[in-house]
Amino acid sequence: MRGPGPNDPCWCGSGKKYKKCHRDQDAVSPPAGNEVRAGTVTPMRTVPPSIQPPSYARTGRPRAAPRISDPADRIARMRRVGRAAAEVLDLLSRAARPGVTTEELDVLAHEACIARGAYPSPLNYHGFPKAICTSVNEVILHGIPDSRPLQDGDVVSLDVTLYLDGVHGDCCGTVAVGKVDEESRRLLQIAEECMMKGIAAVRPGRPVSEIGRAVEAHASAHGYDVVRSFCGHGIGEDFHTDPQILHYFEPRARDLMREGMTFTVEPMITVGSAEHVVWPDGWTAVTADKKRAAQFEHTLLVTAGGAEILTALPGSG
Ligand code: EYF
Ligand code: CO
Repeated sequence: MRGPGPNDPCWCGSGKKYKKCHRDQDAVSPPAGNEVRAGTVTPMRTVPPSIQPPSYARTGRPRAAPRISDPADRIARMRRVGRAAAEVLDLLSRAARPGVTTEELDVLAHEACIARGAYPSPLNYHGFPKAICTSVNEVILHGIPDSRPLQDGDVVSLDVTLYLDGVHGDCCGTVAVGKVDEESRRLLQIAEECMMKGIAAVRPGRPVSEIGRAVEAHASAHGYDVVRSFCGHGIGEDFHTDPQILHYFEPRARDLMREGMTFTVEPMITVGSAEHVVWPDGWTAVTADKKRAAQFEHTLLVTAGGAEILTALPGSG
């Protein structure tokens, strides 16, 4: 693909002219193969007034929500939003084909949320401009949907969160676009297994550090690195709350899991080093070595016997 002209906006989203921003650097090290460059981002879409918005929908700044409901009702609502999020992720996973832009996936997700009576949680969360995060190849997470068409051989993480009946449900999957190389196919397999190993470590009375221990052990046994700078989190009335769920072993993470807790497990796994840099757009986190990353995420409920996966599709496990 031809790069931007000297007076066009830079691909990185800085808002500067290309000639004043990345042109000289690109001349020294041009993008290799299907290395990702930002495309154009369209204006924020609107949500009909009939949809209940979260606290930040207008301002971009989340306010902690009161927790007033009885536990059984809260769990019922978490199950509903989890199921709706899983349906939207499934829809997007099937639509991620060569030639489809991540903007088109965003529109699909935005409409699918509204069709389910839900608000797309990322929209205006801390000012995020879109309904979902789409993270292609070396993008680890928080990629902004834009005009870049997916290419045969890409991998794309689709991070979907819905807000429905006063609670959030969050899930993510990384899918192959067309035919991917063996290294990418294996990355996706091991990353999903890492998430499932973390989920299998969930049990009331155990410290949350057991989740990270299980994820890290599986990744390193297969020669993969785990991203340390981003973690899983409590979720419910608020999109992000305590406890932090690290995906590597940290003995000081002594919070104990308790029955009825809801949180995410969402490891990001890399082929090379897990060190990251953030693009000048302030959102998009990419691997520093430009090698690929994959992420899988579920929202969980801690039960007496372990974990219930709230964002699983019925019949999927
Ligand atoms: C303040 C954001 C804020 N955070 C998390 C906020 O789905 C998510 N996790 O599983 C998720 C999605 C979004 C998100 C969308 C926006 N944010 C991102 C990056 C930087 C930042 O600084
Ligand atoms: Co998510």
